[in-house]
Amino acid sequence: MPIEILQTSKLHASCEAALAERYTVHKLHEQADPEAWLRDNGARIRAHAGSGVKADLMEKLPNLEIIASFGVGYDNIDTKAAKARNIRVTNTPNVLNDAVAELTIGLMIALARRIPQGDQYVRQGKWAGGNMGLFSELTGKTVGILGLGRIGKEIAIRAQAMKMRVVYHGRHRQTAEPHVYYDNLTEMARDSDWLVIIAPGGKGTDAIVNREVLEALGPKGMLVNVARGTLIDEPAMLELLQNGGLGGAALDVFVDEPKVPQAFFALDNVVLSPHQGSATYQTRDAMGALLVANLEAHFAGEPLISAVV
Ligand code: NAP
Ligand code: 8YV
Repeated sequence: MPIEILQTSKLHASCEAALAERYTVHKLHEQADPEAWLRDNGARIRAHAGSGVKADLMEKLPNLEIIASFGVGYDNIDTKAAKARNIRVTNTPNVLNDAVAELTIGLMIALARRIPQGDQYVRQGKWAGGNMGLFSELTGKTVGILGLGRIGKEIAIRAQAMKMRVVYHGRHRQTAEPHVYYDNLTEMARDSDWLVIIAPGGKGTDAIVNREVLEALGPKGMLVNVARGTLIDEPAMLELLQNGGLGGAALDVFVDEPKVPQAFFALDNVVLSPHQGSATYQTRDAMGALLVANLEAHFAGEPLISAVV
């Protein structure tokens, strides 16, 4: 009997090809009437490949055994509901650490030196009217990392190569790490020139970077979010960026992405990025391969490679 699996959105091409080679793949997002399709066929589905599975979809897939998620963050999967139904959940950690860390440093330099704005300055013919101005550099500054995990550690290595001092905040002190630990996020923000957010989304971190933290970072402080939009109080951030209460922000993720509040577009002290942290060919190929390897392990009765549930 072929193993039947479900996709609910388009996946990276090499991942889709590998899935199609091994399984009978159904694409719910291509069905004219997804609800009717689920009613008629849901019971045959043994695996979900992709991201974002809520309890109501699990209910319509009574024989679902595993959710293999494309991405390391799984805040968009109802893991509690999965556990209750004995459904395994896997993600794609580590293979994307370098790509996300590279983009983070890229965003930091872009913001510090206003690289996108400089490009526009030249293209719009403004250079002939005078030089653009002076900005700041990363060298010698302190970067506070919120979430010194797999990706956070790669950011720390690269920040040190930029001659920055690294400090961090998380729920636990990591004794093997040489960097200064803050158990209080506001205090770390007060002592940092840059705050880089790279902790998971979800209930535990909802708006953890609140107005108090943003004000502690202050008028010269620079914020980078490569985690999830939900970690920041977005309206407070916007207001502080507009009135000079916060120095600048480089944002790869947003609360209601791909919708981005229009007010950001008018700000010169902001660099915007469309959730591109892992968006390189080699990393997306590796993420897809890990997703497929988890499914293969599951159906071979072997231990999962990267299980979260
Ligand atoms: P990870 O290895 O699990 O690291 C997460 C870190 O966050 C840990 O150091 C953890 O330390 C800290 N943390 C967790 N909960 C916290 C809380 N409530 N308060 C403070 N710190 C907390 O995760 P990762 O692989 O580095 O990935 C991190 C996140 O990056 C993902 O979950 C995903 O949302 C995001 N991401 C974004 C992109 C993108 O394209 N922009 C790409 C990949 C990943 P403690 O346990 O000590 O608290
Ligand atoms: C996305 C990410 O998952 O891994 C994560 O947590 O945020 C990204 O890698 C990826 O863009 C696929 O949607």
